[in-house]
Amino acid sequence: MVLSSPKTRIEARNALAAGIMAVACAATLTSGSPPPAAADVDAPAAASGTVLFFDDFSGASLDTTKWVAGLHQWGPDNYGVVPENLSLTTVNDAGTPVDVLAARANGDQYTGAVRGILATDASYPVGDPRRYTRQETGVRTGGLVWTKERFGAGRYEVRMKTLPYSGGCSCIWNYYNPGNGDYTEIDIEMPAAGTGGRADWAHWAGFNSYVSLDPGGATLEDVDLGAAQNDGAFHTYRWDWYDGSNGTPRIEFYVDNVLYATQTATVPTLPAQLWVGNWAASWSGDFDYASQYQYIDWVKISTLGGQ
Ligand SMILES: [Ca+2]
Repeated sequence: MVLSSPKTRIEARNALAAGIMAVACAATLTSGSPPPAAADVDAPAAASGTVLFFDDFSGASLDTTKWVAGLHQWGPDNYGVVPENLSLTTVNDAGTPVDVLAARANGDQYTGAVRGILATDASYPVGDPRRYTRQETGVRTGGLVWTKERFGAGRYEVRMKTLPYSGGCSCIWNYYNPGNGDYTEIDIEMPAAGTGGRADWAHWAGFNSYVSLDPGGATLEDVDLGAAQNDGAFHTYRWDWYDGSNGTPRIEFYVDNVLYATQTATVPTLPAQLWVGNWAASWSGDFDYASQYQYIDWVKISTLGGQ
Protein backbone atom coordinates (compact mmCIF):
# COMPACT_ATOMS: atom_id res chain seq x y z
CA MET A 1 0.00 0.00 0.00
CA VAL A 2 2.11 2.79 -1.33
CA LEU A 3 1.49 6.04 0.49
CA SER A 4 2.31 9.55 -0.65
CA SER A 5 5.81 9.68 0.76
CA PRO A 6 8.27 7.39 2.51
CA LYS A 7 7.86 9.33 5.74
CA THR A 8 4.11 8.97 5.95
CA ARG A 9 4.43 5.39 4.85
CA ILE A 10 6.79 4.61 7.71
CA GLU A 11 4.60 6.39 10.23
CA ALA A 12 1.52 4.57 9.09
CA ARG A 13 3.20 1.23 9.03
CA ASN A 14 4.76 1.66 12.43
CA ALA A 15 1.28 2.33 13.66
CA LEU A 16 0.07 -0.79 11.94
CA ALA A 17 2.64 -2.74 13.91
CA ALA A 18 0.65 -1.99 17.03
CA GLY A 19 -1.49 -4.95 16.22
CA ILE A 20 -3.63 -5.85 13.27
CA MET A 21 -5.12 -8.90 14.91
CA ALA A 22 -6.90 -7.27 17.77
CA VAL A 23 -10.40 -6.31 16.83
CA ALA A 24 -12.93 -7.61 14.39
CA CYS A 25 -15.30 -4.72 13.86
CA ALA A 26 -19.03 -4.94 13.91
CA ALA A 27 -19.93 -5.16 10.26
CA THR A 28 -23.12 -4.30 8.47
CA LEU A 29 -22.77 -7.07 5.97
CA THR A 30 -25.77 -8.14 4.02
CA SER A 31 -26.34 -10.88 1.57
CA GLY A 32 -28.55 -11.75 -1.32
CA SER A 33 -30.34 -15.01 -1.95
CA PRO A 34 -28.54 -18.33 -1.60
CA PRO A 35 -26.27 -18.78 -4.58
CA PRO A 36 -27.69 -20.67 -7.55
CA ALA A 37 -25.87 -23.80 -8.61
CA ALA A 38 -24.70 -22.03 -11.73
CA ALA A 39 -22.45 -19.90 -9.58
CA ASP A 40 -20.10 -22.85 -9.36
CA VAL A 41 -18.88 -22.06 -12.84
CA ASP A 42 -16.90 -19.23 -11.35
CA ALA A 43 -14.79 -21.64 -9.33
CA PRO A 44 -11.04 -21.32 -9.87
CA ALA A 45 -8.95 -23.61 -12.01
CA ALA A 46 -7.38 -26.63 -10.39
CA ALA A 47 -4.74 -25.72 -7.84
CA SER A 48 -1.07 -26.37 -8.45
CA GLY A 49 -0.66 -27.30 -4.83
CA THR A 50 -2.41 -27.62 -1.51
CA VAL A 51 -5.07 -24.99 -0.91
CA LEU A 52 -4.28 -23.13 2.31
CA PHE A 53 -7.08 -20.58 2.09
CA PHE A 54 -10.09 -20.13 -0.14
CA ASP A 55 -13.24 -18.04 -0.11
CA ASP A 56 -15.65 -17.52 -2.99
CA PHE A 57 -17.96 -15.22 -1.01
CA SER A 58 -21.01 -17.42 -1.61
CA GLY A 59 -22.20 -17.54 2.00
CA ALA A 60 -24.96 -15.55 3.63
CA SER A 61 -22.48 -13.07 5.08
CA LEU A 62 -18.77 -12.40 5.20
CA ASP A 63 -17.02 -15.37 6.80
CA THR A 64 -15.54 -13.77 9.88
CA THR A 65 -13.66 -16.94 10.74
CA LYS A 66 -11.51 -16.04 7.71
CA TRP A 67 -11.72 -12.26 7.39
CA VAL A 68 -11.69 -9.07 9.36
CA ALA A 69 -14.10 -6.49 7.89
CA GLY A 70 -11.62 -3.68 7.77
CA LEU A 71 -11.87 -0.48 9.79
CA HIS A 72 -8.72 1.53 9.27
CA GLN A 73 -7.34 4.83 8.01
CA TRP A 74 -3.87 5.82 6.86
CA GLY A 75 -2.27 8.25 4.46
CA PRO A 76 -3.35 11.79 3.53
CA ASP A 77 -6.59 13.10 2.03
CA ASN A 78 -8.88 10.15 2.65
CA TYR A 79 -11.41 8.99 5.23
CA GLY A 80 -10.40 5.41 5.54
CA VAL A 81 -11.95 2.03 4.91
CA VAL A 82 -15.14 1.16 6.79
CA PRO A 83 -17.17 -2.07 7.09
CA GLU A 84 -20.28 -0.23 5.88
CA ASN A 85 -18.77 -0.28 2.40
CA LEU A 86 -18.71 -4.10 2.29
CA SER A 87 -21.54 -6.41 1.24
CA LEU A 88 -22.03 -9.87 -0.22
CA THR A 89 -24.15 -9.98 -3.35
CA THR A 90 -24.62 -11.74 -6.69
CA VAL A 91 -23.74 -9.96 -9.91
CA ASN A 92 -24.68 -10.86 -13.47
CA ASP A 93 -21.49 -11.46 -15.44
CA ALA A 94 -22.55 -11.75 -19.08
CA GLY A 95 -25.48 -13.96 -18.11
CA THR A 96 -23.72 -15.91 -15.37
CA PRO A 97 -24.58 -15.20 -11.73
CA VAL A 98 -21.43 -14.74 -9.69
CA ASP A 99 -21.36 -14.42 -5.92
CA VAL A 100 -19.02 -11.66 -4.88
CA LEU A 101 -17.77 -9.46 -2.12
CA ALA A 102 -18.76 -5.96 -3.24
CA ALA A 103 -16.36 -3.33 -1.91
CA ARG A 104 -17.75 0.16 -2.42
CA ALA A 105 -15.67 3.27 -3.01
CA ASN A 106 -17.28 6.64 -2.35
CA GLY A 107 -16.03 9.64 -4.33
CA ASP A 108 -16.27 13.38 -3.95
CA GLN A 109 -19.93 13.47 -5.09
CA TYR A 110 -21.03 11.03 -2.37
CA THR A 111 -23.88 12.30 -0.14
CA GLY A 112 -25.10 9.01 1.39
CA ALA A 113 -25.24 7.74 4.93
CA VAL A 114 -21.75 6.22 5.26
CA ARG A 115 -19.40 8.19 7.47
CA GLY A 116 -15.65 8.05 7.14
CA ILE A 117 -12.96 8.02 9.79
CA LEU A 118 -9.64 9.60 10.65
CA ALA A 119 -7.00 7.90 12.78
CA THR A 120 -6.74 10.01 15.92
CA ASP A 121 -5.26 7.78 18.64
CA ALA A 122 -2.47 5.46 17.55
CA SER A 123 -2.23 3.95 21.03
CA TYR A 124 -5.03 1.59 20.04
CA PRO A 125 -4.42 -1.25 17.58
CA VAL A 126 -5.39 -1.23 13.93
CA GLY A 127 -9.08 -2.02 13.58
CA ASP A 128 -9.98 -0.94 17.13
CA PRO A 129 -12.78 1.66 16.84
CA ARG A 130 -11.14 3.68 19.63
CA ARG A 131 -8.24 4.39 17.28
CA TYR A 132 -10.47 6.46 14.96
CA THR A 133 -12.90 9.38 15.00
CA ARG A 134 -15.97 9.29 12.79
CA GLN A 135 -16.31 12.23 10.41
CA GLU A 136 -19.29 14.16 9.07
CA THR A 137 -18.53 13.04 5.53
CA GLY A 138 -18.39 9.75 3.69
CA VAL A 139 -16.40 10.94 0.68
CA ARG A 140 -13.13 9.19 -0.15
CA THR A 141 -13.96 6.07 1.82
CA GLY A 142 -13.24 2.53 0.67
CA GLY A 143 -13.94 -1.08 1.59
CA LEU A 144 -11.33 -3.67 2.46
CA VAL A 145 -10.93 -7.00 4.26
CA TRP A 146 -7.88 -8.73 5.69
CA THR A 147 -7.31 -12.33 6.67
CA LYS A 148 -7.34 -13.22 10.33
CA GLU A 149 -4.39 -15.58 9.82
CA ARG A 150 -0.91 -15.07 8.41
CA PHE A 151 0.26 -17.03 5.38
CA GLY A 152 3.74 -17.62 4.01
CA ALA A 153 5.26 -18.30 0.61
CA GLY A 154 2.95 -19.65 -2.03
CA ARG A 155 0.52 -18.75 -4.79
CA TYR A 156 -1.84 -15.84 -4.04
CA GLU A 157 -4.78 -15.35 -6.44
CA VAL A 158 -7.71 -12.94 -6.50
CA ARG A 159 -10.39 -12.93 -9.23
CA MET A 160 -12.09 -9.57 -9.33
CA LYS A 161 -13.39 -6.61 -11.27
CA THR A 162 -11.39 -3.54 -10.35
CA LEU A 163 -13.00 -0.17 -9.63
CA PRO A 164 -14.27 1.25 -12.96
CA TYR A 165 -13.70 4.98 -12.38
CA SER A 166 -10.66 7.10 -11.61
CA GLY A 167 -10.12 7.59 -7.87
CA GLY A 168 -9.58 4.65 -5.54
CA CYS A 169 -6.90 1.96 -5.51
CA SER A 170 -8.02 -1.61 -6.20
CA CYS A 171 -5.44 -3.58 -4.32
CA ILE A 172 -4.12 -6.82 -2.91
CA TRP A 173 -1.25 -6.90 -0.46
CA ASN A 174 0.13 -8.93 2.35
CA TYR A 175 1.64 -7.23 5.32
CA TYR A 176 3.60 -8.08 8.46
CA ASN A 177 5.44 -5.53 10.58
CA PRO A 178 5.79 -6.46 14.25
CA GLY A 179 8.11 -3.52 14.90
CA ASN A 180 11.32 -5.45 15.54
CA GLY A 181 12.77 -5.06 12.05
CA ASP A 182 10.96 -8.03 10.57
CA TYR A 183 8.95 -7.02 7.53
CA THR A 184 6.87 -8.61 4.80
CA GLU A 185 4.92 -6.82 2.09
CA ILE A 186 3.94 -7.81 -1.44
CA ASP A 187 1.51 -5.58 -3.38
CA ILE A 188 -0.59 -5.46 -6.51
CA GLU A 189 -2.07 -1.96 -6.77
CA MET A 190 -4.26 -0.57 -9.56
CA PRO A 191 -3.61 2.06 -10.66
CA ALA A 192 0.07 2.10 -9.82
CA ALA A 193 1.07 4.87 -7.43
CA GLY A 194 2.86 6.79 -10.18
CA THR A 195 0.11 6.57 -12.79
CA GLY A 196 -3.14 7.73 -11.16
CA GLY A 197 -3.09 11.03 -13.06
CA ARG A 198 -2.53 9.52 -16.50
CA ALA A 199 -5.26 9.27 -19.12
CA ASP A 200 -4.47 5.55 -19.38
CA TRP A 201 -4.39 5.00 -15.60
CA ALA A 202 -6.53 1.85 -15.94
CA HIS A 203 -3.71 0.10 -17.85
CA TRP A 204 -1.26 0.29 -14.98
CA ALA A 205 -0.47 -1.90 -12.01
CA GLY A 206 2.05 -1.39 -9.25
CA PHE A 207 3.94 -4.59 -8.43
CA ASN A 208 5.87 -4.07 -5.22
CA SER A 209 7.80 -6.08 -2.65
CA TYR A 210 9.41 -5.06 0.62
CA VAL A 211 11.74 -6.65 3.14
CA SER A 212 12.10 -3.48 5.20
CA LEU A 213 11.11 0.19 5.18
CA ASP A 214 14.76 1.26 4.98
CA PRO A 215 16.13 2.72 1.74
CA GLY A 216 16.80 -0.16 -0.58
CA GLY A 217 14.32 -2.37 1.20
CA ALA A 218 11.70 -2.19 -1.54
CA THR A 219 11.25 -2.95 -5.20
CA LEU A 220 8.53 -0.80 -6.79
CA GLU A 221 7.53 -1.39 -10.41
CA ASP A 222 4.84 0.43 -12.39
CA VAL A 223 3.83 -1.89 -15.23
CA ASP A 224 1.65 -1.21 -18.29
CA LEU A 225 -0.62 -4.25 -18.56
CA GLY A 226 -1.40 -3.37 -22.18
CA ALA A 227 -5.16 -3.05 -21.71
CA ALA A 228 -7.58 -1.27 -19.43
CA GLN A 229 -8.43 -3.38 -16.40
CA ASN A 230 -11.82 -1.63 -15.95
CA ASP A 231 -13.27 -3.36 -19.02
CA GLY A 232 -16.21 -4.87 -17.14
CA ALA A 233 -14.67 -8.35 -17.06
CA PHE A 234 -13.29 -10.38 -14.21
CA HIS A 235 -9.52 -10.72 -14.20
CA THR A 236 -7.29 -12.90 -12.04
CA TYR A 237 -4.41 -11.20 -10.27
CA ARG A 238 -1.72 -13.40 -8.82
CA TRP A 239 1.72 -13.57 -7.34
CA ASP A 240 3.86 -16.63 -6.83
CA TRP A 241 6.11 -16.09 -3.82
CA TYR A 242 9.18 -18.32 -3.57
CA ASP A 243 10.93 -17.50 -0.28
CA GLY A 244 13.92 -19.82 -0.66
CA SER A 245 12.28 -22.83 0.94
CA ASN A 246 10.47 -23.61 -2.31
CA GLY A 247 12.98 -22.62 -4.98
CA THR A 248 15.17 -19.66 -5.89
CA PRO A 249 13.87 -16.63 -3.97
CA ARG A 250 11.67 -14.56 -6.24
CA ILE A 251 8.21 -13.11 -6.68
CA GLU A 252 6.42 -13.53 -9.99
CA PHE A 253 3.46 -11.24 -10.74
CA TYR A 254 0.74 -12.44 -13.13
CA VAL A 255 -2.50 -11.08 -14.59
CA ASP A 256 -4.75 -13.66 -16.24
CA ASN A 257 -1.85 -16.14 -16.16
CA VAL A 258 0.50 -13.80 -18.07
CA LEU A 259 3.78 -13.05 -16.28
CA TYR A 260 4.42 -9.29 -16.10
CA ALA A 261 7.22 -8.92 -13.54
CA THR A 262 9.73 -10.97 -11.56
CA GLN A 263 11.43 -9.52 -8.50
CA THR A 264 14.42 -11.09 -6.77
CA ALA A 265 16.07 -8.30 -4.73
CA THR A 266 13.51 -7.87 -1.94
CA VAL A 267 11.82 -11.21 -1.33
CA PRO A 268 10.22 -11.51 2.12
CA THR A 269 10.33 -14.71 4.17
CA LEU A 270 7.84 -14.15 6.99
CA PRO A 271 4.12 -15.07 6.92
CA ALA A 272 1.76 -12.13 6.66
CA GLN A 273 -1.93 -11.30 6.57
CA LEU A 274 -3.52 -10.75 3.14
CA TRP A 275 -5.49 -7.54 2.52
CA VAL A 276 -7.98 -7.27 -0.37
CA GLY A 277 -10.20 -4.35 -1.34
CA ASN A 278 -9.94 -0.67 -2.18
CA TRP A 279 -8.90 2.53 -0.44
CA ALA A 280 -8.97 6.18 -1.44
CA ALA A 281 -5.24 6.65 -2.01
CA SER A 282 -4.57 10.33 -2.67
CA TRP A 283 -2.57 9.42 -5.79
CA SER A 284 -5.19 7.15 -7.34
CA GLY A 285 -7.20 9.60 -9.48
CA ASP A 286 -9.77 12.40 -9.44
CA PHE A 287 -12.69 10.90 -7.38
CA ASP A 288 -15.25 12.66 -9.60
CA TYR A 289 -18.09 10.23 -8.83
CA ALA A 290 -20.55 9.38 -6.05
CA SER A 291 -20.03 5.62 -5.59
CA GLN A 292 -18.51 2.74 -7.50
CA TYR A 293 -17.90 -0.94 -6.74
CA GLN A 294 -15.08 -3.44 -6.87
CA TYR A 295 -16.40 -7.02 -7.18
CA ILE A 296 -14.24 -9.76 -5.71
CA ASP A 297 -15.24 -13.25 -6.88
CA TRP A 298 -12.78 -15.39 -4.94
CA VAL A 299 -9.49 -15.39 -3.06
CA LYS A 300 -7.15 -18.36 -2.92
CA ILE A 301 -3.79 -19.08 -1.31
CA SER A 302 -2.09 -22.36 -2.20
CA THR A 303 1.31 -24.00 -1.99
CA LEU A 304 3.76 -24.04 -4.89
CA GLY A 305 5.52 -27.26 -3.95
CA GLY A 306 9.24 -27.72 -4.51
CA GLN A 307 9.55 -25.74 -7.72
CA1 LIG B 1 -17.56 -16.11 -5.99
